[in-house]
Amino acid sequence: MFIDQVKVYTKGGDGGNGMVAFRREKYVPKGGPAGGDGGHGADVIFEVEEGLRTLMDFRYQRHFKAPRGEHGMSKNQHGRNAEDMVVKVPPGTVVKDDDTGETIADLVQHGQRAVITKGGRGGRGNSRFATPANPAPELSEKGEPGQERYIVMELKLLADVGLVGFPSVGKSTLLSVVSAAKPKIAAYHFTTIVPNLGMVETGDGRSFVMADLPGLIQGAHEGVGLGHQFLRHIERTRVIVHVIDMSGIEGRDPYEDYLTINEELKQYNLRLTERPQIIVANKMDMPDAEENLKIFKEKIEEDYPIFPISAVTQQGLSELLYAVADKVETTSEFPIHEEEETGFHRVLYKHEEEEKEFEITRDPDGTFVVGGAKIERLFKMTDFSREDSARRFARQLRSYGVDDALRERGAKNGDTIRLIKYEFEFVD
Ligand SMILES: Nc1nc2c(ncn2[C@@H]2O[C@H](COP(=O)(O)OP(=O)(O)OP(=O)(O)O)[C@@H](O)[C@H]2O)c(=O)[nH]1
Ligand SMILES: [Mg+2]
Repeated sequence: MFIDQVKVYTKGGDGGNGMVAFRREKYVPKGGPAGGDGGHGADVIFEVEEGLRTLMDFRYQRHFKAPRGEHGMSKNQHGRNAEDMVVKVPPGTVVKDDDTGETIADLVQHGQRAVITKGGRGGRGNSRFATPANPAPELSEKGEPGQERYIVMELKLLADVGLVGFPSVGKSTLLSVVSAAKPKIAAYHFTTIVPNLGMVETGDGRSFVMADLPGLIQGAHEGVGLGHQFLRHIERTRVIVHVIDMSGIEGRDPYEDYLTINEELKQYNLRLTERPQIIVANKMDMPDAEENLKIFKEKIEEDYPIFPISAVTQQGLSELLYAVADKVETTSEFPIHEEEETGFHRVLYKHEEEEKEFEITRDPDGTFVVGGAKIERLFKMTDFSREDSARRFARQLRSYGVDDALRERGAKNGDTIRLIKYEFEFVD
């Protein structure tokens, strides 16, 4: 399988900080709280752009950091939400979390979107914390940090060109001599059981992706043989290269073969027959091939170009490749609607990790280490320069059961507790 792969860092924007402010009114020495909330941080969103073909751009830009939300302001003004960061990716991009290997998104259709990393919510301003007991709190939250992660993007190359034909006509042999692909080649039918892809480069520096498909036989569209399940792979190909065994060595008539395969393509009904076809008359090194080709040309009604070649002796290949490259260039893509036409559709995975409340471990020096995504986030959202905020943090730890859990693990008055880089004293 031909795969382009790249590892990228993405981070959602942090939420804006909430504000501590108070109303200043005439004749009121100290007004009520008036600190606004921070705005949302931006999400990093991937969107499919039909025109893109490779992940090349991501080799140069490997960091995607979405902007943060605006901070809250006085007079209860909400900070502005940041605008999401939309990154264009080619169709066929699969996005996985680098740590867990989990699939985050499978992006197929033009315009399809997936949130890759979420922005943080804005911190609340002090207006939101007013209570009858504390009508003027000096307390606000900092913005929630945006989610961050390393992802692996994989692009399953979609074939520009599909090789179709009966079994053993030499499709795999042809692919093997025009690309670096190493498909299995043998004299028995159905040697190829899964499609092989190869990058073909022409003498003048152009390139396209060619797929070698399992052989088709009569009834393939109804599931006879192996070919039909792989016809799906040529849904997106722009050019069909129809390979015909012109030697007739297996006792079939080349023209009958040609009609049979075209009928199968038509029956499969993915508008496959609307694609331009190029005919390859293969095995021209064999004795009867010239004569058969002459008869074939007399019978054929369509004016598809015909290229006599021998994949084995590598005759006639460069003319063929130039013609294929020309056709790929001048043929636009065939947009398809997978759900409607084939009943096939891909699943979009959403990644929502179960969050543990917290975790307590112990360092060799006896320090208690408190960790866990939820607690760490809470910590980052606390403005420790304000006493009200610090007190709220302590209350929240207690409500999560952190104090009890520490006590259970033997923590005593004066013991050191560490959270991220910061150390506290345990006060019982
Ligand atoms: N004489 C001659 N034999 C060829 C030529 N191309 C392929 N062959 C032979 O034909 C046989 C089948 O070749 P493959 O390339 O495996 O054929 P295929 O079309 O991929 O067959 P399936 O995968 O079974 O559908 C092998 O024995 C090849 O060596 C050619 O140009 N001349
Ligand atoms: Mg093959």
